[in-house]
Amino acid sequence: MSEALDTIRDETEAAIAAAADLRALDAVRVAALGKSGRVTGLLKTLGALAPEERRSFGAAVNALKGEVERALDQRRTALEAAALEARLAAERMDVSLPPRPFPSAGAEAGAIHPISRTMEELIALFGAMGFAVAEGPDIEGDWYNFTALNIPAHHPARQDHDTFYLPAPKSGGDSPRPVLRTHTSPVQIRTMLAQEPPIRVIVPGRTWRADHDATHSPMFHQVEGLVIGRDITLGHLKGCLTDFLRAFFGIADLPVRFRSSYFPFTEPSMEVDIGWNRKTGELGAGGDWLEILGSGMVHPKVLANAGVDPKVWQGFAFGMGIERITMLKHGIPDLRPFYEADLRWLRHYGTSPLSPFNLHDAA
Ligand code: 2NL
Repeated sequence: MSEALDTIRDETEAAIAAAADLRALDAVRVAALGKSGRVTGLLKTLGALAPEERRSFGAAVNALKGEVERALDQRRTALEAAALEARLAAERMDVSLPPRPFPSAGAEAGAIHPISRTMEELIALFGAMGFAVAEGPDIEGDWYNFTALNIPAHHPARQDHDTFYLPAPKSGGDSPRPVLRTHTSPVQIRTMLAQEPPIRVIVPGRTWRADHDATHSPMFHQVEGLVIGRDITLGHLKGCLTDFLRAFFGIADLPVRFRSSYFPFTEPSMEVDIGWNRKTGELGAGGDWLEILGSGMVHPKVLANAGVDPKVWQGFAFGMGIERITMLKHGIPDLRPFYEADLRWLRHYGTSPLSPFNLHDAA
């Protein structure tokens, strides 16, 4: 009898160990402990035994039953853990993968407008040089838009700007009428008034001039930059703008020329030109020069107007048109479609929202 017990124990434990999955293990359980299982069969024989024998053999069969149950439990736990591991491995996903574009979206797929794209690029490129982004209101006071910038009342520059004037507030007395900002410079004035130098900001934004023809829109976009420090020089201006222009247009040896000019808010002032070929329109060392932006050392009067002591601080500023640099970079021939919401144009010149600008690809 004890030989039969040992055989059943050995064979059942071997079968438990060999069970490859939970279904196979359950078959082993049924074969041992089920209604017609081998261990159950032994228990059924107890009634026919003499009392003495029944006690000792009964204890041995019950001990075997307990052993088999524990072995089944252990194996079940191990198989369940293995099944979970296998599922985790099979269903693993890489959350760092970029999203798939929706091929089915087709004509419905959106695109980033080239103006937004250029602003993104400006913020990334100047951001890498330590510039923060500043913003301000479209409706400005006369002082912020003109006077603080050393553009005196009745100066012809105010007419040059073809300013949109708004109605004076009813209680405004004889104070100047508000204007739609003609450049983003008032934001730099506000930045200097609001924070202590050193300052390093760019100001991309919407600007307004009463001017409308094939190459001018009454609403357009500018980016200006301002750097103020104790020892900021023309050398910093030249290095910063040269690096920017070469990175933005993606031409490592793009020729850059600084040409003396005049703005009321900078002294000295410089126009910045880049190399191109006027016959092919291609940017680079083509033998011709193309004016691309204005720049200069911030005029001491402008610093003083904005609460910055010109005996302690100095710096440079620059400004350029966002439409213009976008058209040059992408060979867009006409300004007008920028504002026409023509989906065919946007699909052609827009970029995918799933491919944001990154400095690594640009380098
Ligand atoms: C251009 C020229 C320029 C600035 C903008 C500036 C701003 C402050 C002080 C001094 Cl607060 N300057 N801005 C300086 C030089 C040129 O823009 O042709 N823009 C399209």
